Amino acid sequence: MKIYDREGAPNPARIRIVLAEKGLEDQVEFVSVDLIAAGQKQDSFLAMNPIGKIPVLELDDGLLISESTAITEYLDNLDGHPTLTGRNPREKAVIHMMQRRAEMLLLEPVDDYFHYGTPGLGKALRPWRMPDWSGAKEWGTRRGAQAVRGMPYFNDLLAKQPFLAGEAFSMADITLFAALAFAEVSGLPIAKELTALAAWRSRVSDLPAVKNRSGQHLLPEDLARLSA
Ligand SMILES: N[C@@H](CCC(=O)N[C@@H](CS)C(=O)NCC(=O)O)C(=O)O
Repeated sequence: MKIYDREGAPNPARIRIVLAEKGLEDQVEFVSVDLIAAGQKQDSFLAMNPIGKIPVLELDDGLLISESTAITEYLDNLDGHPTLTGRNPREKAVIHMMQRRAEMLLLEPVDDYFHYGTPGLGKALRPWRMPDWSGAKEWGTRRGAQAVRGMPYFNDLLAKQPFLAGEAFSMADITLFAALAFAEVSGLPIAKELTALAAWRSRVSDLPAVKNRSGQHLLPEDLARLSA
């Protein structure tokens, strides 16, 4: 298997955590995509994923799977013992619902904040984003505020149960974890009063599959290129 990704980036980090949790890391070849040079928007990449985003999983028979949830489903079910995406209809439904909430209430607004409210990944990407860049910063800033407003929901839930979908660590927790790391590096840390959310994050970051895989968002070399 090959995974097209970029070390440190938040959605790729989701899959690296899944690979570690499922003991699959040594079966994968990572192919690094240069996001700052807009490698993900070039024709050769768009032929693999028309949405122009990483990660993308390529199986040995050539099948290409994009979207972190779809890749997670595949990897989690490979051994016939899914642990991250649910073992029965009820678990599957709750995990999918909660992971989508983590995307919609946090990961997606943070992504918009990062790309529009801050310098994001730099100028090379602009032609693929908004046709008219005026107003982008204001919209991105509003999306950042939405992300901050989304955090208390998860705090309140995690004050009552150990993980997002209930008693067990799942794909929903991985999405929320990546979203919080992305929020923090983008300048949207967890507010002090959200103690249950902070405690959950600290507990999850200590899980063996998660430790050191949270993603610092950009590799030091990428940060240096952006500030050059
Ligand atoms: N819905 C996608 C989101 C993927 C995504 O946003 N990937 C980011 C990296 S963290 C990306 O490729 N960004 C570059 C861009 O927006 O051009 C998924 O679940 O995998």
